[in-house]
Amino acid sequence: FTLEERLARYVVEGSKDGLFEDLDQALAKYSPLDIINGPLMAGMDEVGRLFNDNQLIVAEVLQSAEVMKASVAYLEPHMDQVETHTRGTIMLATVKGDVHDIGKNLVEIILANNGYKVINLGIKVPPQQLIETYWKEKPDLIGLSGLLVKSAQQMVVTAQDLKKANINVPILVGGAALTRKFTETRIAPEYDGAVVYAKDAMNGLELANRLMN
Ligand code: B1M
Repeated sequence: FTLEERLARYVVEGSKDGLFEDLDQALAKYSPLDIINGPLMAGMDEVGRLFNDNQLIVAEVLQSAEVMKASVAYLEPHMDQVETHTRGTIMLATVKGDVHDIGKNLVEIILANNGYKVINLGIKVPPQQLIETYWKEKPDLIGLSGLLVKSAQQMVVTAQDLKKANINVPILVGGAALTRKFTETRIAPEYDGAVVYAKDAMNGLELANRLMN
């Protein structure tokens, strides 16, 4: 197997045997984000496919998630850090009913490394908790993540609840079940501020920077 194939296989097999040595090798060739978005994501996509085909059970997918998280933690110190004045504060959450947090945590790392103060509320966050934290911390942006189809609908409800609470700072949304079209046609009309869709964590940073200017 090539290095790239081995990296994807650690994720698919949920095994860390040799992982860190191979990550070191990969770091000599690629940037940390290219390793995550390339071979590690390819492994995760394969896990999603096998899970969908009932060839993997939840416990196995959890082990794959562990490998992904351990890899991201290992790569994080190698990521570019921008020394800058604080660009702004963002409150991040995976929406109510959804436990997927690897993507959200990647967004946290990238924003934090690029001058943002991040308030990460974790997973399964109900609108009321977002509202309470908003009024306590007054973040400049709200970031919502969701991977389930029902999470896209939950984002619509969340936007409605935030609007009712008189909140109108920009909302950044992302996650596998969402699209730009759904964001623009279904979520944005329910909210008074901007609602923008990020296709990945880097795009989330670009959009956050644009929204802060
Ligand atoms: Co789940 N799961 N899962 N799962 N899981 C999916 C999402 C699924 C597509 C798999 C499948 O069937 N093919 C499917 C959803 C189907 C649907 O709704 N249409 C699914 C299902 C069904 C479920 C359960 C219901 C299974 C069950 O219990 N029967 C259950 C749900 C529980 C719940 O939430 N209530 C469940 C549970 C789990 C685990 C706990 C086992 C585990 C999560 C562990 C964890 O996160 N701590 C898990 C995993 C790992 C996956 C897959 C395989 C991988 C997700 C992942 O971490 N990807 C996933 C299949 C897939 O996506 N291919 C699947 C890597 C991560 C870096 O990518 O999060 O997409 P992602 O983030 C990307 C972008 O989306 C974007 O940036 C990142 C890249 O840079 N992004 C943002 C994300 N959030 C953003 C926010 C932003 C900006 C960008 O700004 C705020």
